[in-house]
Amino acid sequence: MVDESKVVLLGSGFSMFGMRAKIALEEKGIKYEYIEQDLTNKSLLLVEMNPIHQKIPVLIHNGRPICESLIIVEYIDLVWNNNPLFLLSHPYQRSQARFWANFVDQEVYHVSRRVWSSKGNEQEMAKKDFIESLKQLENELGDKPYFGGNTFGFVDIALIPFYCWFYTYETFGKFKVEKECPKLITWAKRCMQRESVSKTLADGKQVYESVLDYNKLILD
Ligand SMILES: N[C@@H](CCC(=O)N[C@@H](CS)C(=O)NCC(=O)O)C(=O)O
Repeated sequence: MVDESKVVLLGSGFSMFGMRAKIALEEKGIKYEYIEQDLTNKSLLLVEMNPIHQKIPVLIHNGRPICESLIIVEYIDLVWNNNPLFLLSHPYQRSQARFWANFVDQEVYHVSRRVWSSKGNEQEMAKKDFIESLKQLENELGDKPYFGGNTFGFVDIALIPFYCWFYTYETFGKFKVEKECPKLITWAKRCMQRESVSKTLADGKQVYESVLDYNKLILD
């Protein structure tokens, strides 16, 4: 049972999807209770709140669950619609923000996993694809401070949690994102100046240690 008067977030470890929801809540200044989930032994609460996917994050508001990180971020923006909004009101700008956030999920996420979970040729290919996807994002960012322009918004929230995983990708893949995409790193450092981001993102080395442990568990 959850207290219906509370906003509750179910999250886990170093999940970039969970971090998106946290950043959105922090940006809007919403008080919430965070409940850490053990994904190797799923709680009844998680299974009840997300019966279809049984994945985190789940936001519980007025006792009802909202699942999928980008949907959660959009929900938070709609319910706590104090300015600045994450999604700009112009239909074209909205469509572009959704396109690039979807690109992060469809391209960046999948290929980034392959950088640390594969070896040899497959890893080389993953590295190439990963850098290519970051370059496409960097190109979209251009000289703007944030993806949507002057204000921190939807695409920034979708992408910035990956920044604390960069050390992992770089260490496994033996490359430096900064060398390939310097403007993207400048953008990430700008985002890190926001309290919502700096207090949410995990330490890169801790993320790396957890991936090493996970890989050992899978490969041993
Ligand atoms: N598309 C989902 C992805 C969520 C996701 O993959 N969550 C992972 C943690 S990073 C999870 O809960 N995994 C548990 C499982 O697959 O059983 C979102 O954006 O929220």
